[in-house]
This record gives sequence, C-alpha cells and structure tokens, in this order.
Amino acid sequence: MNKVYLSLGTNMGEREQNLQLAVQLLKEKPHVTVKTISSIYETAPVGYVDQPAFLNIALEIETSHPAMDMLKICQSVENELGRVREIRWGPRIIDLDILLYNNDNIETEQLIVPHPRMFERAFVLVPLLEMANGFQTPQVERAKSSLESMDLAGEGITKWKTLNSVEEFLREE
Ligand code: PH2
Ligand code: MG
Ligand code: MG
Repeated sequence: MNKVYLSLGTNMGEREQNLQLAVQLLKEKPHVTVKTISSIYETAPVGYVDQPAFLNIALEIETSHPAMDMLKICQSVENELGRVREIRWGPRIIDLDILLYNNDNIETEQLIVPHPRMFERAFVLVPLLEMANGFQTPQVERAKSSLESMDLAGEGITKWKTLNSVEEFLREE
C-alpha cells in the first residue's frame, strides 16, 4: 500500500463545504482510503496576495494507485467541484496537490513529487506535519527542518478548526 499526503486549499465560495465535498469525493474513489485529516487552517494568500484568505488542510491517504493515477483522481475531484483553469496562484474553489508519495522522487512533465514549492510554504507544512510527524522518511525530516527554520509569526496562519476524524468532519453541516 502507498502512503500519500495531499494538500487542499480553497478561497472561493463556501470554503469549508468545498473541503468537505472534496474529501467526500476522494473517499468515494475506488482504492483510495482517507486515513487522517489535519485541522483546518486559515491562511493568508501566498504568491498572488490580492485575493481572499484560504482554508488549507492536509490529508493522509492510502492507495494502491500509482502516483500518476492519483494525480488524475485529484484533477477529477477538482473538476467535479467545478474548478475551471484560472490565473496561476489566483483564487480557486478547490486545489488538490500531491505533496508526498511514499518517499518517492518523481519528475515528469505532469507531476513533480515532492511538491516543488512545499518546503517553503508554511500553509502546506503546518497541516502536513500535524499528521506526518510519525512517518519517518527523509522527505518528512526535510519538511520538519524547513518548518523549524521559518518565522511563523509573520506567515498569517491561524488554526480555524480542530478536526478529530474524517468521519466527524463529513458529518458536520
Ligand atoms: N495556493 C496557491 C497560491 N497561494 N496561498 C495560501 N495561503 N493557500 C493556498 O492553498 C495557496 C496560496 C496555489 O495553489
Ligand atoms: Mg497548489
Ligand atoms: Mg494544484
């Protein structure tokens, strides 16, 4: 079984509901098990700053799908939620990014893993490390030292809601 970490982000419409729908849709895909969900963080926009704040979470997934198939599944969830291709780093209804796939290094035209910008993004690392602390791989260790070297005070990240389980999150209205 493969262990995969995803980052989800949204800053348009009903943000919490967008996250719920995305997790629900992922859960319904064959051979995809959503094992753990991080807390929800509200985060200041990075890259293109003139846009609303995001909600970000990370997910731990177990799957028999190869990484490329997981990418297609993530893209299909984005499409099912009605995402249209928009300006780079601009507002989005939902974004699902593969952060880690086991401890693999993947570099293809369509997919780069670890996610090429994850180590400098606190909005990715904070939720990820809430869950991945026990998954001791060189990439997780790198994530930990990256986060430790950041000054989180200026990053605009606040815990928005603590989540205890995927099931509980999906039951919430
Ligand atoms: N995603 C981006 C660009 N900037 N900023 C925050 N805070 N959260 C995101 O998920 C995010 C972003 C492009 O995917
Ligand atoms: Mg992204
Ligand atoms: Mg993306």
